[in-house]
Amino acid sequence: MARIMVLGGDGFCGWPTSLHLSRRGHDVTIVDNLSRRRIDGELGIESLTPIRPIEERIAAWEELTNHKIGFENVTIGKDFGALLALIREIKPEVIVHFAEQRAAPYSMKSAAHKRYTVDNNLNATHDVLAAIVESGLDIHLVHLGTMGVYGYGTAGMAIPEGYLKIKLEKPDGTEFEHEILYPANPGSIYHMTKTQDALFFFFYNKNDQVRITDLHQGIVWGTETDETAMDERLINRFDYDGEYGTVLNRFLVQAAVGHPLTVHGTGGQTRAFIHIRDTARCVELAIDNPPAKGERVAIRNQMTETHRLRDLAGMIREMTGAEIAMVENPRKEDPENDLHVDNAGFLDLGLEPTRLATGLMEEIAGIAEKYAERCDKTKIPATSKWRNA
Ligand code: USQ
Repeated sequence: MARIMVLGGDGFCGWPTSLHLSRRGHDVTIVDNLSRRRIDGELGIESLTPIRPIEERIAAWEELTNHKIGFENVTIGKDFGALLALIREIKPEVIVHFAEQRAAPYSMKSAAHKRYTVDNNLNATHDVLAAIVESGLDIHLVHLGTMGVYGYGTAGMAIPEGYLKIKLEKPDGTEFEHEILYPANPGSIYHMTKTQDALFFFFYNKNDQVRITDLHQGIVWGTETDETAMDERLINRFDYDGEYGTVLNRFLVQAAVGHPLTVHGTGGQTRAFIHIRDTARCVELAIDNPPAKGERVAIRNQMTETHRLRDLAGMIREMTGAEIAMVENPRKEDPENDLHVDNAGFLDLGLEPTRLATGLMEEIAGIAEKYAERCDKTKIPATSKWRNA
């Protein structure tokens, strides 16, 4: 079993992943500056689910399972000394890095939010890499990236797992084969930071042989994992607001509170999805299958199915009778796209996906309807615009 630091372990993906790894017997320390809770305050919103303070969550976990999880409040990307000291003290075999501002609309809200997202995300990733090298330890870094690094249009071909095979013609007419990082095509400042993370990984892997796995994850839906469902004090956060709420979870809450489903534009956008339970499982599989020393950055597509947004809205209308509202798209994105993704890597390692078709009803009844009275409907509209009016 490994010593694992989970950076950003208080967040939507970080918390359930920390519990999952702890339950498997790993020695987990969460490092988090609680910035996501601070941003809730800034935006005047709260998770639909009643999340507890980190200390209470961790104490409840120990009471229920006898597993201890450590917690350190450090701002990754600002306090390099504290991060390095912690790495030297804990000597982790694995660092899981979720410590980035993850909402595209929040990142596009204003110049200040763009600057915060760039400053936070790029410095966080770079500080982690520099600290790993400075520590002299052989640490496997597992980073949560995004499907959005690729853009979403593929002209029919499946997006490969990170690397694209290309053929070039030499001056003498013979062909030369090469593999390059799939061309970056970010659709927001947030997504752009993840494309730049990939270059940090490329360099530190080449120069210092840091072992790195970059996980390009789709849109997460669902709330609970087996671990967070053990006790209400462990409950995971659920965002439904216009900045942090992601599309499917927003639709579920909208259906539960009688708000029309807010489909942006024509709803012809196709996106990749994954259940939160599978997020935690994929991180575990990535930890169990690290790249060897000297091997290039391992890139895995962490998604299980693709859907067109208007089809998703239609599916929820069928299940709940909700109305659909086609609203003006606040974002700048292709109104229609096809999306095919190669995700053989995790399936080959044994991932058994939670399917939308079977999991959606459980989510509607178990979370969206149960906590519907906590929803502030004034926070539903997406007000962050990609372009000035
Ligand atoms: N959308 C709607 N109605 C809504 C909200 C969103 O139609 O009420 C549309 C958006 O215009 C967009 C799509 O749904 O076309 C996805 O939006 P989203 O907010 O669910 O997801 P996104 O902004 O792409 O970001 C989320 C996570 C991010 C992660 C990314 C994975 O917040 O951290 O990296 O999903 S991916 O989308 O595959 O790049």
